[in-house]
Amino acid sequence: MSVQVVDLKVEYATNPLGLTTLEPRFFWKSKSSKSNKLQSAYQIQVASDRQLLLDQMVDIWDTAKVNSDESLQITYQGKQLEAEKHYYWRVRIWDEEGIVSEWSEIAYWSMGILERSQWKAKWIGRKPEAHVTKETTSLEIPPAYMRKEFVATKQVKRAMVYASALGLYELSFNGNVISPLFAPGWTDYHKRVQIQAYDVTNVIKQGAQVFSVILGNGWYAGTVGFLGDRVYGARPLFSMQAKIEYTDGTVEEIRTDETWKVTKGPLLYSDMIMGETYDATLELIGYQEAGYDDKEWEVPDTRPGYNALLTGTIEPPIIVAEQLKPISIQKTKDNTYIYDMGQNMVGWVKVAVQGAKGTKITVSHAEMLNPDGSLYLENLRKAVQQDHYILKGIGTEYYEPKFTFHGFRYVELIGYPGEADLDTIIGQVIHSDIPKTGNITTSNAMINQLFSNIDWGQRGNFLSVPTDCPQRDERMGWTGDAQIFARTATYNRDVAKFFDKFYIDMLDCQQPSGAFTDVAPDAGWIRHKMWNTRLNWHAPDNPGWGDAGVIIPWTMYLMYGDKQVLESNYDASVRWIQYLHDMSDNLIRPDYANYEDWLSIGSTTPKELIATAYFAYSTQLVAKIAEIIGKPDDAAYYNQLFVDITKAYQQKFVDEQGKIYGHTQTGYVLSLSFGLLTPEQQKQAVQYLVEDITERGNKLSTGFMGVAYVLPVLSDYAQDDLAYKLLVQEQFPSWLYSVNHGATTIWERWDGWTEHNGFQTPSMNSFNHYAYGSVGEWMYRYMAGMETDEQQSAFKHIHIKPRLDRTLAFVEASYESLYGLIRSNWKITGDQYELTVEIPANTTATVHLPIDGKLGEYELHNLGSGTATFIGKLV
Ligand code: RAM
Repeated sequence: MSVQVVDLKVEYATNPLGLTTLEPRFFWKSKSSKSNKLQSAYQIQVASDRQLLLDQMVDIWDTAKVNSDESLQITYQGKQLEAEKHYYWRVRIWDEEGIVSEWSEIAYWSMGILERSQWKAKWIGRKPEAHVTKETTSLEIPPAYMRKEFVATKQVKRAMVYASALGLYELSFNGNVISPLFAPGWTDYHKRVQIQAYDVTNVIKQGAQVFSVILGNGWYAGTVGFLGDRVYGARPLFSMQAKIEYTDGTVEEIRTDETWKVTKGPLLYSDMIMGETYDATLELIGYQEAGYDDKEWEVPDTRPGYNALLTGTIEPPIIVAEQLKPISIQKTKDNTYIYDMGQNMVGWVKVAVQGAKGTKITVSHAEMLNPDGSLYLENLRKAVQQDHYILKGIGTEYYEPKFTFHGFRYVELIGYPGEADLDTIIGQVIHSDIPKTGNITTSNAMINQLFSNIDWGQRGNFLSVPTDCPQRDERMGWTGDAQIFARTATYNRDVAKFFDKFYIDMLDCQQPSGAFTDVAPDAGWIRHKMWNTRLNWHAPDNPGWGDAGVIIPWTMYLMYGDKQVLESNYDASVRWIQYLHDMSDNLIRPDYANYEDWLSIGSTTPKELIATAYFAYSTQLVAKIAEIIGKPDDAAYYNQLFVDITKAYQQKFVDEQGKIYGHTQTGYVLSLSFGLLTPEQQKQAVQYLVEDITERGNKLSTGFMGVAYVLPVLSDYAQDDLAYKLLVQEQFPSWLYSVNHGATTIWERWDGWTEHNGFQTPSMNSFNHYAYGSVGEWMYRYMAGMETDEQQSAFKHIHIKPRLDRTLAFVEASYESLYGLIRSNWKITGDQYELTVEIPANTTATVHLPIDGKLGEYELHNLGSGTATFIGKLV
């Protein structure tokens, strides 16, 4: 068989459970050992049972043969899907010659709870202890332990569990943890709560069973950023319902209600920002097993319902993705141990310890060391990256925290009984499950380290939402950071589900005025005296921040062909543009409420210029989006508005010599990249930009808003040479400056630490912040030259246009697109280049290569799926 259909996905996931969309989307890949393989038609079959498919008794949806080359984003159009049902599906395709493939393997998905009335479980928590008042901090509200026993009387056909919390929960069934880390994830809990679905058919046994839960405050009731605690609510609550179908057709439901039992346990507190204390002497031995005596436990506090929207989980689960062994250990004069994990990472360490009952050990975490070798804790602000464990004194005890995480490279073990060594701790690297899709290796080891730092910056901060940093009391979903890094993020890792959730977070906190906020989810509530008062400091219309509400959905269209996001986000985008329009003066945006070109170095780009540039950019994107989703009148309107803004922009900000107001790199690159200049002004802008960079000794001066555009603009205007000079610059400020000084992640500031000044101000100095890592976008799109086509997005048609340059002897890059693997490898030997390209079945590519060996001009080669090598001369 020449083509095989593989990797079936629904809503970007393999066999997802508990979906609540009634129109799930299908995806598959075609695999072939032959070149030039294209799909000409497909057939999808959906049935309510696996066997029905095999028996050709398709009862839910049969598309029959559909003439189409689409293998992504195919929307379900069969019978109405029903709550809590499993659906099985398979697909086959016809190739370009009309030869039909075998049927794929059977995949499935399940539907979750679709109507509020179907959510019958109560929300349960622990009644506050006597001393708790509104003034009590959440650290005094310990995690609750809950349990419920029941007996499965008959043989089970299927057992499904649906659960969620206001707070964080860890759910175990018969002693096995079945929930992911930090479930249910972070949303604006006032608007939306995600429900997780679990299939426990394989763990359920006949007889007595136990559900047990640990319930923490999390984002809901614990500390969020620097906003304090109890941002969404006073105490956490848990809700769960299980449906057990027996083989005889009967059904039993277990729901959270007054019959559950609750108590407190060994976790004295566990807070996202403030760390944790676990007293093992208080362990509730055996509570996860049937038959445990919970007579002394309390009756839970129950709430019949909760008003927010309960939806199926969109975000990928948070997982322990990797374990890291420390690379060194140092005993200090105070008898503590300082470990180097060799990598700035996010998560925690698991500690093995033996000692007397009641001994307390402390695990402290930091990103950097002070000159004297001690942990550098100053940049944590109010965050406490410390976990404490009190030993029960029985054998070897293992400890790792539950509802907290830290950003660190160095670990100090304090109060450790006995001698610690390299095997005493192991690092648990956690993040949302965003599998690696992109890779780049070059002949330059420092560039490779930079690439690794970019990826680790993403891994450290993609945790339910794209946070800015993982260590200090912040860790919030800053939208500006997310949009500037979005393209890099999508190449590096599969963030389809992750961004599918995040754009909803942004929608949830769009202001009534139409303004998108600068953090999402909205964490703008404050407790205490201002209880229930919206905290207003999150300025709602920061240019480059709020614009994420348009840019991220657009990026999802480019990389994943996701038109559904464009559609469901469209009204919000329109409101955003209208808001910007209303708040402008003759199409020039004001200079208030603005982070400028955040953390730029040695230059200040005027606020109104950045604001107007982003206004134009978002407007143009909305015009494109309108076109794509079939609204030509809107497209014409926004195209005209874009033209009008550019005219106003030119008049206001560009002088007769083509100098742009402020005369900064960011001003030039935004103007060029967003298409705001006349052809003549473009030439002048490129010249000023090049001059500015060269006058600074081939160095940049951009902050968050300009950084991602510098190298792409240089490459777009035939300045690859200068782009490479910036890339490999090692002098301060540059990407490689931090690499040269041992960085293993991207820093928040170019000058987070310098030889001349040491540490920057501890009041804001993160060493794990991905915004400057947005140079990764240039590495994929230009250096390796793997680019999609706006008209045939998601790499259906691929442009391979590598920027060959003798700065590097070779570049090897790959990207696992939704169609399959794309590869672009080039090397230069003497004056000869060799490019090897691979593209997946059901795609085509145009390869752009230098004409007569001259860089900057290209001739085109067309490539069908498969591999091809091109050899040529470089001048
Ligand atoms: C700080 C962080 C964050 C940035 C805001 C404006 O909180 O650097 O990344 O987006 O400022």
